[in-house]
Amino acid sequence: MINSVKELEKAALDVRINLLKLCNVEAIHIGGDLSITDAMTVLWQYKMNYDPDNIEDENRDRFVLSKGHASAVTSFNQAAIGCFKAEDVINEYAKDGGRFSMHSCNLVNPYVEVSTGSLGHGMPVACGMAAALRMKGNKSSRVYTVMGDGEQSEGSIWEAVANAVHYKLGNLVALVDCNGFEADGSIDDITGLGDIASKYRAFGWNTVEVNGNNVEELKSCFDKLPAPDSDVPTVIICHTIKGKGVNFMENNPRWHAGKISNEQLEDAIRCLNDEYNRKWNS
Ligand SMILES: Cc1ncc(C[n+]2csc(CCOP(=O)(O)OP(=O)(O)O)c2C)c(N)n1
Repeated sequence: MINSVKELEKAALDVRINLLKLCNVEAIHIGGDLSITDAMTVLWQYKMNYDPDNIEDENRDRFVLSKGHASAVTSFNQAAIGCFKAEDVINEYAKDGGRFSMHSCNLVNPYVEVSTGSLGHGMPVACGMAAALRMKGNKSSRVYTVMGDGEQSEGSIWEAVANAVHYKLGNLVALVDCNGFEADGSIDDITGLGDIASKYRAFGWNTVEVNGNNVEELKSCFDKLPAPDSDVPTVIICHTIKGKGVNFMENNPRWHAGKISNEQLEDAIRCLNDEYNRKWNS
């Protein structure tokens, strides 16, 4: 587990660099990987109770990637905690017989609790897992799920949102990556969901809003989560920037998914290192 904000920011930088290296080899959903990198890094490398050497532990926290196309950012965080090597992700991604692909699959990768990719499914499954933990008398584990803001237009999400309150699932923690864009353009133009936080509040969720690209804010938000045996589910609305950290990708729907050239890779890594060094090494 990493405790210091500086080290967590370095860990997020490493995840971003790995994402870009992979993006130089295969087309990945780079924009939505980069927007949620900080939250995923704090979750996996600071907050979650998950031991790669004991993945069947009944008391582990569970993770369901509802926006399943962000498999790469999940895999690089899992690599950072020792599930496998980051090079394995880069070498095996999208290869026949490989463990890693555009959507996480638990048939080939045991560190994936649930296969996802069809938007709107992960959240209801996470809700069911949280209910099952309650029925088994588990009072210490949480179920975390990460969704997109475009994904909020799936009706199945809102059935789960209502059920989580009805069944008093305080062990369920949902993150929404509010980067303002989906695949082809801005959320406002395509689905127009308005203020997502107020909708969760109206359903009765404990609703927290953070700058989802600020590691310090994220860390303190995770520190303040209600106990897993409490009664009200929590949603963390993460306000983020799609393509965060790479100047030519930020807020540009062209980079929802794609592959980068060697020159773009160099440019992007320089951009990320400069930002980190300006903050911590100047
Ligand atoms: C049910 C379903 N419909 C369509 C898609 C294709 N698709 C993949 S990513 C995406 C956009 C998702 O937008 P958002 O949830 O905002 O994700 P982010 O911008 O964070 O990547 C779409 C439509 C899908 N995976 N599943």
